[in-house]
Amino acid sequence: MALLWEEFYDRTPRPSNLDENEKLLNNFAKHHIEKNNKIVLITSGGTTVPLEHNTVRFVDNFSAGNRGSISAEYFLDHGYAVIFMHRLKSLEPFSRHFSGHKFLDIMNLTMINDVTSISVAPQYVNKISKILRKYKETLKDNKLLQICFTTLSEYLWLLRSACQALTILENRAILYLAAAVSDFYIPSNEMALHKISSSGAPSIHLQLVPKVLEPLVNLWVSKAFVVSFKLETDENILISKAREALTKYNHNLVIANILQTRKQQVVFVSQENDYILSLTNEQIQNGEEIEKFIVQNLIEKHEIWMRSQKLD
Ligand code: 9Z3
Repeated sequence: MALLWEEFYDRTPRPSNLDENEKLLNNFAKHHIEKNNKIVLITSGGTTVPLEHNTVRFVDNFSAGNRGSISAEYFLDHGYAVIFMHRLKSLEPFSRHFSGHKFLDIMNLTMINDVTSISVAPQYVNKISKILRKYKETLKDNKLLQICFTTLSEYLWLLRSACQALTILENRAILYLAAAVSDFYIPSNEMALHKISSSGAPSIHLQLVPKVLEPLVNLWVSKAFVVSFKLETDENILISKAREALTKYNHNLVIANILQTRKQQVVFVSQENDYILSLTNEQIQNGEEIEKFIVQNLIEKHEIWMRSQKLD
C-alpha cells in the first residue's frame, strides 16, 4: 500500500535549498502576473531513488530531457514564461544544442604568430547566432527560471512548492509534467545509512510512491491547465493506461508515448477524444522536432479552455 501523500511529506526530510527555490518561484510568478503573462511549469528528466543515505547506488528513471528542454524553447517562442524544473545535468533549453562533443565541433582553433584564437566555425554561425539571440532575449525579459532536482523526494518537494507559487496565475498556468518519475522508492526511515555491503546478495524492498497528481489537481493548483505524460513500452496498453490516468485524476490532458517511438509520435488523450500527432518521414529528415507540434496544439487547447471559462 502506498502512503498517503500527506504522510510522505511528513516523513520525508525537506531539501535544504527548498526555501531558496521557493523565493525564486514566488518572485517569478509575481513578476509574470504583473506583466499579464502566462506561465508553463515544465518538469523534465528522470528522478533517482537512492538505496543508501550516503548514496553510492541509486535506481534511475529513463529520460534524457529532450522532451522538456525542446518544449521549453517552443513555449518561449509563443510568449509563455517558463519554469524549467529539471534533473541536474539533464538537457536544458538553449544549451541542449551544444551538448557533448557538438560543443567542441563548432569551434575553430587558430594560431597565428603564437597568438591563439578561438572562433565559431563559419558553417555554424547562422544557427548559433539564432539560438544565442533567443537566449539573450529570454534572459533580458526574465522569461526563464531553471530549478533542479536529482532525487525523487527533491522532485516531489519542489513540485509542490512550484504549484503553490503558481496558484496566483489561476488558469493562466500550464503544468507540463514530462519528467520520468519513479513509481517506487525506499522511505527515508528504511534506507541503509552507509553503502550496502556486497558480501552477500542484498534484499531491497521498494515501496509505492504516493500519486501526487491527485492533490496537485484538486488542491495545489486547482485552476491550472494540467498535462501529464504517460510512458509505456507496450503499445497494446498505452491508450488504456493514459485514459485510466485521465479518468482517475480528472485533469486536462494526457500525452501518451512509447519509449521507442517517442521522438516521432505521441497520442493526445483528452476527455473529448484521442488523436495521434506524428512527424512525416520528410519532417524527420528536415530535422523537425515533434515538440513544435505538441506545444502548438497545447497552446490552442489552453486558449480555448481559458475562453470557455470566461463564458461560465
Ligand atoms: C514522458 O513520457 C516523456 O515524454 C519521456 C521523454 C520521459 C519519454 P526524453 O526526456 O523522454 O525526451 O528522453 N514522461 C513521463 C514519464 C512518466 O514517468 N510518466 C508516468 C507514467 O507513465 C506518469 S507521471 O506512469
